[in-house]
Amino acid sequence: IPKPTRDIIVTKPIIIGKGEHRDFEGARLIAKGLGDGSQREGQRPVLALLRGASVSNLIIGKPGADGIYCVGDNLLKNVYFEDVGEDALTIKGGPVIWDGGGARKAEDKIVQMNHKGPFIGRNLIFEDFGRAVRGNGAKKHRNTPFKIELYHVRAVNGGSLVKITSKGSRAKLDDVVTWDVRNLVSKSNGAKSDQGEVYKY
Ligand code: DGU
Ligand code: CA
Ligand code: CA
Ligand code: CA
Repeated sequence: IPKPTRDIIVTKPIIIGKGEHRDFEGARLIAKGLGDGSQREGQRPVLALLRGASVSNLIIGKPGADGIYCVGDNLLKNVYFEDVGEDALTIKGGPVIWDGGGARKAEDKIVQMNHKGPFIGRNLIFEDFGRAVRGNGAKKHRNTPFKIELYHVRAVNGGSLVKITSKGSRAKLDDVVTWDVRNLVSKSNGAKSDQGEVYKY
C-alpha cells in the first residue's frame, strides 16, 4: 500500500456522478461517522460510484465502514483498502473493473456481489481475508449467475479467493498465485470455474 499523499476526512459518502472521473492523487479517505468497520450491517459507504463513474489513485483508510459502492460501468484504478470494514467493494450493477491496488484485513468479505456483474479484477493483491470475492449467498440470489474474472491476482492468508453458491455462477481465473489461502474457488449449487495458470501454495 503506497504512503498516502494526504488524508481526507469523509463525514458523508462521496458520490462520483454519472460518467465522472475523479483522480484522488494518492489521498487516503478516512470515514468518520459512517460506520465502525466491524461486521455490523447497515454502515454507509465512503465512496459511491454512479453509472459510468470512475476513480483512481486512492486509499480507503481505517475504519473502512461499508467501503465503495458501484452501480455499474465503473472503473477503479489503483484503489487500496488498508483495513477493510464490513466489506470493501459492493457490486450493485455491472460491469465493474478494479485494476490495480488491493485490500487487507477483511474479517469476512472484500468484494460483495449483490448483482450478477460481471466483476473483473486485475493486478490486485489481497491479504488477510475471509472471502475475497463473494457472490451473495442470500436466498433471493439463489438463481443469480454471478460472473467473476480475476487476472494477475496475488492473495495471501485467506479462506476462499472466490465463493459462489448460486446456479449459473462462473469464475474465470488466470495468472493467480495464492499463499495460505484455504480454497481457490468455493462453489456449490452448480456454480463453475475455469482456471488458467493458477498456483496455490
Ligand atoms: O447473505 O449477508 O449484501 O453487505 C448475504 C449477505 C449480504 C450482505 C449485504 C452487503 O446480504 O453482505 O452488501
Ligand atoms: Ca455484508
Ligand atoms: Ca478490517
Ligand atoms: Ca456491506
